Amino acid sequence: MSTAAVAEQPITLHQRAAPTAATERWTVAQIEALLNLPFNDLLWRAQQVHRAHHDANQVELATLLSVKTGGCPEDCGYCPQSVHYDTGVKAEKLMESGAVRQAAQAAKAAGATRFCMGAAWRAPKDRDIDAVAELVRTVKDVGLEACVTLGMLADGQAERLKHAGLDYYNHNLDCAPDFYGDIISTRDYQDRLDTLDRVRGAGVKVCSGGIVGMGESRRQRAALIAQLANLPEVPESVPINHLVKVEGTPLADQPDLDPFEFVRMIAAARITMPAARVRLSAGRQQMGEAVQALCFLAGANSIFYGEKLLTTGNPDVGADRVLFERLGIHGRASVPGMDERL
Ligand code: SAM
Ligand code: DTB
Ligand code: SF4
Repeated sequence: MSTAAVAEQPITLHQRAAPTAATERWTVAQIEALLNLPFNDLLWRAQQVHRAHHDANQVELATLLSVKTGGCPEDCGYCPQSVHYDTGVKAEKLMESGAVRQAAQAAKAAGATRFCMGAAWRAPKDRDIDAVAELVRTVKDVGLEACVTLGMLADGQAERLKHAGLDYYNHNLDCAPDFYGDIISTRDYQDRLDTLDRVRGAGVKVCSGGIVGMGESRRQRAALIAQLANLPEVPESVPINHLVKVEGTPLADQPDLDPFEFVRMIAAARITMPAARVRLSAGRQQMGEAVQALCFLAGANSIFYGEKLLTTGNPDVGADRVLFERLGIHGRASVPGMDERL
């Protein structure tokens, strides 16, 4: 399809396709054609989709907490928590529920509605699942949506997390299948898809996205979006991370990405996954406010909120409040049905 044809496509063309495994809602070529549009045409398309499905001035605030930091046996080339790289991140034990409760209460008081806990595991053991289930119950008790990201799940583990009240499981595809081998060697793309299947099968909502700026081509960015948008069911949450270059990792010296490429990726995620929360995720601290504003214009409607991501920095809460004020953006007031329970 020509770029002009893509620009004129009705915005609902691909959005009503039945969510079956056999459905290819978007081809890589179609998404690449979106990414190739003149910037203003792409943002116009994205804004139309965004406004048809969401309050254009509302952004979800999700707070992250690393509940088990460092010492991970995987070799993900971007990650400061891998044992393969000397990044200065020390391995720690899983946090206790009392400390998690305090962090969740502080996040709630600051206005967050979702609390996401990350663990630097390749794959949790069953006893780890029991301990994390306790943390999930704690977060739910505080009155926040609970999300965890623990690595690959085995059969039955997602069901146990669901039973504890888990709302979302985050597991990123990270990049295109044909770029994956350049970044990670210790597990396969298919392993990731299998974990997403298990999460979905247990009735837990899926949070899955990737990282931009690792040296991939535009076509490979389109291929990542195609993987996400063509999953049997579209993820409810799509984090788009900008690579945070961490000293000691193989990607520490990766050349800077043109920031407009990042904005284009947000727009493509918005157009292809209209109902999803598209999260402007890692990399905000390095990004500048004008680029963040363009991301919101392109359809991002969620951020990580709080001074820290997992091991690296994030804009402080005060700075985000000022930015929201300047842009007339408001956070989600609360999670429906959650405060009433307290
Ligand atoms: N160990 C689990 C896993 O890999 O599934 C969960 C934690 S892992 C840190 C979660 C995600 O954080 C990764 O999949 C990746 O997308 C993102 N991430 C990690 N390091 C990053 C970096 N330096 N820049 C941007 N995103 C990063
Ligand atoms: C996601 O997509 N990004 C978050 C969360 N899910 C777990 C993690 C970003 C990590 C950035 C590097 C760090 O702070 O260690
Ligand atoms: Fe481990 Fe996750 Fe980091 Fe990969 S991204 S090294 S699996 S903590």
